[in-house]
Amino acid sequence: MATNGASTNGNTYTGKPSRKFDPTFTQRVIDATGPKATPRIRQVIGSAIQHIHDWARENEITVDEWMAGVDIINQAGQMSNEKRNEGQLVCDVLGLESLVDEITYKLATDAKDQPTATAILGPFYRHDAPKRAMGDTIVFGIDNGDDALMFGQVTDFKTGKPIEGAVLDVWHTAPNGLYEQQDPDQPDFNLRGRFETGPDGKYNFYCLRPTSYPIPFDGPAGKLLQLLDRHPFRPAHIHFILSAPGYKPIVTQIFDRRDKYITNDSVFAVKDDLIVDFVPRKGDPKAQYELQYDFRLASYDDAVDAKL
Ligand code: MBD
Ligand code: FE
Repeated sequence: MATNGASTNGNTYTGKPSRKFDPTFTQRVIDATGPKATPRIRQVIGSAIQHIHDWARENEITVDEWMAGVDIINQAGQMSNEKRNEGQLVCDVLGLESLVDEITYKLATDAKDQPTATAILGPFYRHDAPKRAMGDTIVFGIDNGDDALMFGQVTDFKTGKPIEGAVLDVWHTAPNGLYEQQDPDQPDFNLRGRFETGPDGKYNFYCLRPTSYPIPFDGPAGKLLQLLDRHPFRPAHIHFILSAPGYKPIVTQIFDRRDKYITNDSVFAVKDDLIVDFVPRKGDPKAQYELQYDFRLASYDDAVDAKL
């Protein structure tokens, strides 16, 4: 990251690194690392120490400012439980989950003809969503949303062949902007489900055309957004994890092109390939909209695994 670069928008820190502090201190801290630390730990934590120290010196962080940061971290921890991951949300508003998603994805495949793009998991995934039959709905007890049929095919991105036994794990929010675990009025595992493809690789299920909503802003993530003069909204999206035997799983989301926040996601997750168009559906009493979306997976042979 450039620390002395020219600022075009007034938001970039342009101060010069200060020379007034002990020039040997940071190296002493890094050198305290012992011989049994793994090479990856030595490198990653050593580098983190260097960057954090440089950041503190360059911005002349005071004890009070540092303690305010520690409070944010502690509050995030205290608020977190199996239904809420505030530490992740703080990272999300700072763009960190989207950045590591980009890095992981770039490392995972260098092919030209890419598999489906990934997007961040976010804090609201739940394991073990109910397995449902193809053509079922994931919508229960909601009558104020737009129903949609989503359908498509899961294929091998190299060969184009359909993938049998691919599991599509899907989740999205209710029209009130809440995932079911945030909302006592929704049934358990509402708006979630797992669908497994047959030999043709095809899938279809009923869901809602999703709506934009604010990420939870009653904690440190919200406080940060407020301090930064930012809004908490995410564009309407549906989350997926695609997995299949022999294939590298992908975590992704699709986004509604017509959403007001499509170019202004509070957690920076939108990618062009993932923007979709819901179209009116005719002659189906169960849905006013439909959406076709095909997923392309890379087999383990074609994927270069990220090495950590
Ligand atoms: C969400 O619904 C979400 O998907 C992410 C990534 C962050 C906060 C709320
Ligand atoms: Fe989400």
